[in-house]
Amino acid sequence: MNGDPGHGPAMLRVAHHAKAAHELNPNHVGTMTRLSRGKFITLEGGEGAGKSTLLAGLQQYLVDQGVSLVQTREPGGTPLGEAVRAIVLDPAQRGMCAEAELLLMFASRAQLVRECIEPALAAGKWVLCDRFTDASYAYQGGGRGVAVDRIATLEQWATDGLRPDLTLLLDLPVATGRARAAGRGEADRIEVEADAFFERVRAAYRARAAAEPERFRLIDASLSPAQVLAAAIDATSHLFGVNA
Ligand code: T5A
Repeated sequence: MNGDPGHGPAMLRVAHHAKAAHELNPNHVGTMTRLSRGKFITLEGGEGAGKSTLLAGLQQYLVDQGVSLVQTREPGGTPLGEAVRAIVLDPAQRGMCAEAELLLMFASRAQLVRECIEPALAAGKWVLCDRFTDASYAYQGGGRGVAVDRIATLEQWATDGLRPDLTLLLDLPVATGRARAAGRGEADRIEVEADAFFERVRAAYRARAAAEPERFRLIDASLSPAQVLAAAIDATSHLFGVNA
């Protein structure tokens, strides 16, 4: 979604449903409202998998369900994170080592968790995030070969081990995703990597989904946008009725 105006320079608050919080919250008692923690949904996938396309449809669906929603992205989502994003995607930074890349991703993430995600969840809002820690395991772990235990250590420190309630993994053959992404103009620093890099990224994502089937929903991203959205909506159904 490079250049996508829908992802402005800072966290984007996309929706606040017209209903008052107490209308949506079964824990409301008189003038006292005990806020339920919101749900945290992440979208993952390789280049051109269709995350931005799905985000728009899923956001609309959740708003229609009365969910108060915050949409954000990684790297980015805060002023600091957007500055980091500009650096990590800058083709001029071709000498960036894997360790620096990983630390920059986690710098952006640490800020996003504290400035945006945790406050929103604590306020009962749902958070829809375009990529999160799984991307570091896939790209820096699978793609670059950084040891998984190093990433796990950073995850614990930078995010306090925050994990999504649901992760939608848009799975697509590398060639198909690259062909889609190619239509967008100049490639960023990561998009210019070889096919073998993106094959490792895909394999790492799929391995994580297989290891945590209760959190992940693997979606065939070669389906039409409407079919992908339908699968994503189906995957969110278990999140309602608990804290919605
Ligand atoms: N990164 C990120 C790391 O290395 N480590 C990390 O920890 C993190 C958080 C971020 C980059 O940073 C890396 C990963 C990335 O390289 P990004 O913008 O989040 O960059 O990721 P991109 O993969 O570059 O996002 P894209 O914009 O390429 O892909 P999307 O959003 O998945 O795809 P989208 O929706 O823009 O669609 C691409 C094209 O395909 C079409 C669309 O119309 C569009 O033209 N399309 C479809 N066509 C047919 N059928 C469908 N179902 C379609 N869905 C979309």
